[in-house]
Amino acid sequence: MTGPAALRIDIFCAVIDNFGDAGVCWRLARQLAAEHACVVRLWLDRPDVLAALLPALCQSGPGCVVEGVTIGDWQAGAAAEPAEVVIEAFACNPPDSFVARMAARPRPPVWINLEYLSAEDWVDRSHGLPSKHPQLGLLKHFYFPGFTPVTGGLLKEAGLDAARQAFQADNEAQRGFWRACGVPAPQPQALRVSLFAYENAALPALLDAWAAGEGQLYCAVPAGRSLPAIAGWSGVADLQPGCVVTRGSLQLVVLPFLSQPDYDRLLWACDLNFVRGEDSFVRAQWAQRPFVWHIYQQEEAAHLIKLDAFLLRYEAALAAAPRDALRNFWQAWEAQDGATTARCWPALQAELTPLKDHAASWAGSITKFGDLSSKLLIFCKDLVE
Ligand code: TRH
Repeated sequence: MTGPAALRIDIFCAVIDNFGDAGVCWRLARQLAAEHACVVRLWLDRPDVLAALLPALCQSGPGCVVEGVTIGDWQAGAAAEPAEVVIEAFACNPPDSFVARMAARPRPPVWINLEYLSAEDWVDRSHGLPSKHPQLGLLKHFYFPGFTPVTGGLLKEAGLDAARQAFQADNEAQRGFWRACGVPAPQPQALRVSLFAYENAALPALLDAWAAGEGQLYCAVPAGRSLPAIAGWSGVADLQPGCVVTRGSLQLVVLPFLSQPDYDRLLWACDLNFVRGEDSFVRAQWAQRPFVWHIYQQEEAAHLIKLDAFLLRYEAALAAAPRDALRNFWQAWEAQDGATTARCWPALQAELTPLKDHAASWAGSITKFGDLSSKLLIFCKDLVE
């Protein structure tokens, strides 16, 4: 007897900038293949961006299969015969030739537009809505990730919590992690902070505050857009992975840009994580540690509404002191106001213990709404049948 045929899925991803578009699409593709036995093809216009966080792709190049997912470039996708489900990430518009082939099929594929993550209320009302292609009549459904039961959920792998707990309970594994990153491990008494952000004019003032602080602070920075400012601040011009800068109470180490699983380990190993964009923002929540979000800037300051919508949900169950400490610091960091960021730091540091407890209960509460890949498949299967 044979089981039901595996669902075939095409995912199209166009990289706008940075790593989030490729990072989210790869995470979804991998999970659909690994946990749901789907036959997945991921078509990217910039496979080189994915290769930065998926070292196996560097070795094989596009056109290969990594962790059960066929990874191809945009041109190969344009020539492919459409699968039963087609997911375009972030309204990227699959190639016209491909869409024409979708329309020509006796039974057109289920077409999903996987949207950006937002905690705003309108997402609840927009999730799952269809829109008709003006010429071809094909239906495309909007699929919104989110923080409520009526949205599409958040990407979270089945074994993630168990892996995190094992790592956080294992000091030797953590020492091994720092070793593999090519940097000295933090001293046991140091506050461990990871820093992943866009250029932020408040960074030098924050580094000054950390250097002048009473307790030791260990800051791990994966190679990227913060390094020029750190180089300017420290006077160490050629900052490379493996470099260590010590100023007062601050020990700052530069890490290589990590694979996605190692980036999770970094978040798990730290007491506080500075994250940005969309995917690292979600991973910081699964790490169950306090975090600071450098939101991606949008036109007409739309990101400020998005930031506030998340803060309102996140802080709802917090007592006044940690809530104010968190909100004030996030807003100062977002505004890139160095003096205020530095002034808000001691209050945030003082509230890290209640914020850590809160991070755990928050992660538990949003986990209950279901993970994105499982919810997406239920959504698609309803449309296929
Ligand atoms: O890189 P980001 O800023 O990406 C995005 C894009 O800019 C996108 O256009 C925008 O719309 C979106 O932000 C909001 O931030 P993000 O989303 O956190 O993606 C970073 C990815 O890189 C994520 O998958 C984690 C991964 N990563 C690693 O794998 N290794 C690392 O060392 C680091 C620092 C990150």
